Amino acid sequence: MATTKPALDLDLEAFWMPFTANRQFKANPRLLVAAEGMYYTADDGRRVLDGTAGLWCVNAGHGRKKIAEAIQKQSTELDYAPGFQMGHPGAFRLAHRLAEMAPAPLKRVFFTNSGSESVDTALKIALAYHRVRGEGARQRLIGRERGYHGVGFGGISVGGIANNRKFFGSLLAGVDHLPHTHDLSTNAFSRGEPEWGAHFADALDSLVALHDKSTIAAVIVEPIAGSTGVLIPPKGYLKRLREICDKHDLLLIFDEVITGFGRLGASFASQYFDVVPDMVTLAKGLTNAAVPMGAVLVREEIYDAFMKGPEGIELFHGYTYSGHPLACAAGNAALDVYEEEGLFARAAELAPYWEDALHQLRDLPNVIDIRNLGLVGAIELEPIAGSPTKRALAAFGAAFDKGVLIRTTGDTIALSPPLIVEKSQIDQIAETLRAVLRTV
Ligand code: PXG
Repeated sequence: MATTKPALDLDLEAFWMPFTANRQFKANPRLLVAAEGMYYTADDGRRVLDGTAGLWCVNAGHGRKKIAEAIQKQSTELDYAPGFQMGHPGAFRLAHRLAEMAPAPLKRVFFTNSGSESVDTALKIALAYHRVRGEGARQRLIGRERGYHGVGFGGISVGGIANNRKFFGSLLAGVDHLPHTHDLSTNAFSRGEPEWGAHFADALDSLVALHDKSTIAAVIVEPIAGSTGVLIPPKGYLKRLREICDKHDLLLIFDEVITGFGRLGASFASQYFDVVPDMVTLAKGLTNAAVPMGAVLVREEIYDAFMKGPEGIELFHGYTYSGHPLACAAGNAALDVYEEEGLFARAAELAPYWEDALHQLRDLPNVIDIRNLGLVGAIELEPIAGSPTKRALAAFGAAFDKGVLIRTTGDTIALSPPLIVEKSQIDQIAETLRAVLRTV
C-alpha cells in the first residue's frame, strides 16, 4: 500500500488522522496546499471550490489579510499571557463584542479552544450553577439522538451518534436523550423549516416526568443538527423546548458551533429562531478558523449566581489557552471582517437563491430529500443496498475530481459554503452535483 506522496516527498505514516479512514486515505491521499477566497488549491495544482467553508468554519472565506495581519502583529507584540489571575486587553475586547452581538441576557463569555471544550465547559457550568444555588441534585444532562457536541466525554455523552459513543466506556452517568426530529415520511423536500414536528419537543416533558425535574440540570441541542446530516428544526420546535425548560427550571444550551457567525443570516441561530437559550457554545467561525478558539456565552444571572459565594476563584475551570492572544486577535479581526462586509446579511440575501439551486436537484436519481436553511444545505441519497455511505462517498470523490469540495455524512451530502460565495459559484456547486449524482 502506498504510504508516501512522492511529489511532496511526504511520509504519510506517522500522522494518525482524525475521523479519517487512514488506510484508504494514505493509499489515495488528497492534500490541500493553499487556499484563497472561495478556493482551495490541491497538491496537483487544481483549484477546488470550497462548498463547505472548510469544516463549517471559514465563514469569511480563506486567506483573509486582515485576520492574518492581526495574528502576525499580535504574535510579536504579546505572544502569550497567562489567563489565570491575569489578563490581556484582546480577550476583554472580544468578550465584550460577543456579548454585544448575542441576545441581550447572554452577557458573559468564557473562552475555550474548540467546540468540544465549549460543550464540556457549558455542561460543567450548568452542573456547578445548580450546585451553587443549592440545587446540587440537578445532575442529569439531556441531549438528543443524532446530536453532535464534539468529542470530549461530556460531548459524546449528550451526543447521539452511536459510533462516537460505543467505543468509549460508560461515559457520563445520568444522561438521557430526546428523539431527533428527522422524519422523511412527513418532511421530505421541505424548503426551510419543516411544517410538521414541533411535538417532538414534548418528549422533554416525558423525560421530566420520568426523572423528575429536581434531577435535571440542562438540555443541550444544536439548533440545526449539522454533523448528522443537516436536520432542520420543525417550525415551533425550539420555542416549545424553551417553554418546557422554563416550566421546569432546566437550563437550555444551544450548541451553535456550526450555526454561529452568520450561517443562517443572523449572528446566531438563537436570533434567527427568536429563542433565547441560557448558554450558547461557539467555535469555528469565531476566528474564521484562522486560530483554534471556542467560547461559551452565558446568561448574566448564571454568572451572577457564582459571584455571591466567598471571595476567591468562583469557577474551578479553564484552559492554559483560554483567551489566547493570537486567537483573540483573530477573533476580533474576524468580527471586523464580518461587520465591514455585512456578511451575515449577505447570507440572508443569498439564502433564497441557495434554496432554489439545491431544490432543482430533486429529480436526480437516488435523491430522497433536500433540505436547507440560511447557507446550509443537504441532499440525502438512497443508500446502496448493503453498502451504506458508499454512494455519498463516491459523490464526494467525484465532486472533488470535478473541482468542488463537498462534505458527506452517512448518505447525506452537507453543504455550507463561505458567506462570500457568489451566485455563479452556487450555480457551479449545483451543476457539479447534477453531473455527479447521475453517476453514483
Ligand atoms: N458542536 C457542534 C455542533 C459541532 O458541529 C463541535 C461541537 C466540536 O467542535 P470541535 O472544534 O471540537 O471539533 C462541532 C464540530 C462535519 C464536522 O463534517 C463537524 C464538526 C467537526 C468536524 C466535522 O459535520 N463539528
